[in-house]
Amino acid sequence: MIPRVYFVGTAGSGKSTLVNSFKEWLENNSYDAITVNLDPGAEFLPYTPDVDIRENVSLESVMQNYNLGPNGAQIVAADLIVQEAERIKELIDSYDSDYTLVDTPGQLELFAFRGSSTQLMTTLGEENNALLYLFDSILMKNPESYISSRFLAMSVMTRFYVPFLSIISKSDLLEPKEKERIERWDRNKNEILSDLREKTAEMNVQLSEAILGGSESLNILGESVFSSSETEDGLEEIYSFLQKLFYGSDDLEKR
Ligand SMILES: Nc1nc2c(ncn2[C@@H]2O[C@H](COP(=O)(O)OP(=O)(O)OP(=O)(O)O)[C@@H](O)[C@H]2O)c(=O)[nH]1
Ligand SMILES: [Mg+2]
Repeated sequence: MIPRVYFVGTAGSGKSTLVNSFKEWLENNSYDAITVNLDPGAEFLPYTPDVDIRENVSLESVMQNYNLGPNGAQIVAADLIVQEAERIKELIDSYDSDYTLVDTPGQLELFAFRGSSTQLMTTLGEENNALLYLFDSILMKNPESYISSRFLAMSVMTRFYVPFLSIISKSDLLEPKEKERIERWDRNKNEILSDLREKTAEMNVQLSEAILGGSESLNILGESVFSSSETEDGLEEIYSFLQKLFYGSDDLEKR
């Protein structure tokens, strides 16, 4: 079964751009990949998807047919996509490539917290899946939003039992000092708790400690890869993670 790599993250975290730049990176290194768009509301995509959910379910038509606004329509669309799952699977399976890169909708909570996406993933195939979770670097710069972002990622993880890589996207937008600070926070939760203590009430610090403690003791989120679709930083590390996971080696030789 060809590996399927799901790109998941908050709205605007850079999922679609990374799908495009990672596909290009793979192709420049003699691998091939197909792209799948699962966002029925995508207006612009930086790549031309090989499989595109908008051909079956478009947000525009759901809004019109069900008389809904964009958020309600996203929920209905997510359920309609499940009905198309078998067809999408057939289309994906008709390609022979090294990787299938799957772009997911911007409304993370729709993909992460509704049963429709786990159902969809099950139909597309339960084996050979990986999830790349994009943390928007802008949200990782200050201690409060760093904690909320980690918490959100952990709650997403409770829904998907698949190998997971934490990615801090758009790393070109971080100053070297900001990047070092995030690395320091990632390494040791006491570092972030002491930075947080300077800014917020003790009760919030204690809650954050409990959240981070769970993440640390279970090593849920692992180490983060900093990536940039602008500079291609981190793309080789993403590739190494996937290659080891699916093909048992991280060298650049074709399987
Ligand atoms: N500087 C910089 N900008 C980026 C990078 N990746 C994405 N962007 C920009 O961030 C914005 C959002 O990128 P998208 O790829 O559309 O993000 P997304 O997660 O697919 O967004 P939704 O699907 O709407 O949730 C766009 O303006 C991109 O050009 C990056 O690595 N560096
Ligand atoms: Mg997108």
